[in-house]
Amino acid sequence: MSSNGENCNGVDINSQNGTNGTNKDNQITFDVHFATRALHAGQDPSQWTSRAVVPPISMSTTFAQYSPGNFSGFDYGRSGNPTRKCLEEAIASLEEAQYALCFASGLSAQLNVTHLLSAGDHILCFDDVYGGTNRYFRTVAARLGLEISFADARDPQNVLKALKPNTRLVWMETPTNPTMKLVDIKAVAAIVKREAPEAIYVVDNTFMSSYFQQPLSLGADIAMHSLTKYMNGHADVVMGAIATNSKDIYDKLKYLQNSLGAVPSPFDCFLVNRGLKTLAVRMDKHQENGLAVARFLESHPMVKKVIHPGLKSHPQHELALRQCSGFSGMVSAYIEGDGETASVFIKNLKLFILAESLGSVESLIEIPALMTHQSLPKETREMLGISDTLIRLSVGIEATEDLLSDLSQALNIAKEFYDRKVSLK
Ligand code: P1T
Repeated sequence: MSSNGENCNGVDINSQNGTNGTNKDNQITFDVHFATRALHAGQDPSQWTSRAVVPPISMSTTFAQYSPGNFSGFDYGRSGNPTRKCLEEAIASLEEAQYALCFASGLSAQLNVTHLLSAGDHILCFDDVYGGTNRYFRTVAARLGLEISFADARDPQNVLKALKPNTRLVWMETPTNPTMKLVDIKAVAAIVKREAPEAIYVVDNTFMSSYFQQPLSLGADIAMHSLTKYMNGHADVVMGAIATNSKDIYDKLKYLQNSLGAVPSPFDCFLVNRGLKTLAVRMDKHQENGLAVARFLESHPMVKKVIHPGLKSHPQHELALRQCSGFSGMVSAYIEGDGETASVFIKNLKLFILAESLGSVESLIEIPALMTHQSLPKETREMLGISDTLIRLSVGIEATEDLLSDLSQALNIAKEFYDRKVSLK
């Protein structure tokens, strides 16, 4: 399996370059690998008079102007901030994009993109996405006069059938949260470009991070992230981002970023900037542990089915190998028995923490039907396979053996519980 550590795609490390009065005296002029860009893109010390190696947290909400209307590139903290700018440059470089913008959360990135539309426009969304993504489109955007529909995008033909003359946004997530279905990013791009050329095609890249999947290179107009997850990686920031190569989309979203005002704090930008520096090494370890956990669960009698795109048993394994350069630490599985048995299993884990969210260095576990996807209508959850026995693991970077031991002891307790329950019937 390849990893992005070997990719060196000739990306300008200084993309989104040179604006806001930066004076870069050591521009990297040769092609560098992903892990190097994660450390250096947007971080050039010469942009600071102090020549700080680590981008300072620039807390000032306002910036002194040379004369009225004549300023350094920054005038007001909502419109632009030096620490945020470093982060946006880093994200643009990692997504191999010309531009990136950060927002106060993943959902506010979605909100800003949705504001590119007008009443009467149609949004087509994958039917299996993060519960909050679905909730925003279905219960909030729909009240603004936007038309929303959902389709099973595993088959690109379903996307084709669901497009309408007024479709202006196609929103995909791959792999999906939580049932790890994949979208053929390239095939859907071809359909959208041909049949709905006015539509903006977004791929939520949260589950893979920029390290393992590059939606723009496969034809998406926007790669979107909940930076809250792998990109930051330390479960201490809520933030979102978009990356794009379209100047038109960037200009409009930059305007909305300022006009809607859902911007992240400078301190949070500093933290995500720091998180990105270790993205490559973290993702390699998430991948190793995720696959080890998936294989272990697949061999256990208390586990009915494991869903991980890196397993041969995943129905879209071939597509995963084609469009991703590796896999994150996300694993979903159906526990044998009933919802109560799944709860007994989870409650007896010592290392996996029962919590929403994903992508942090600590291992987390949850029951989507009761937690992250509880806002979906029951019939939608049933249709998508989000049952009470479906568990979602975000496998962290602990020692692999410790994670397997933890799962093993908790599954044994769950087995005893379930055997007793069945024998009492
Ligand atoms: O939480 P926020 O930063 O606003 O991001 C929303 C979001 C968008 N896209 C995907 C694929 C996501 O998983 C999320 C957030 N997800 C969780 C909180 C969760 O536990 O699944």
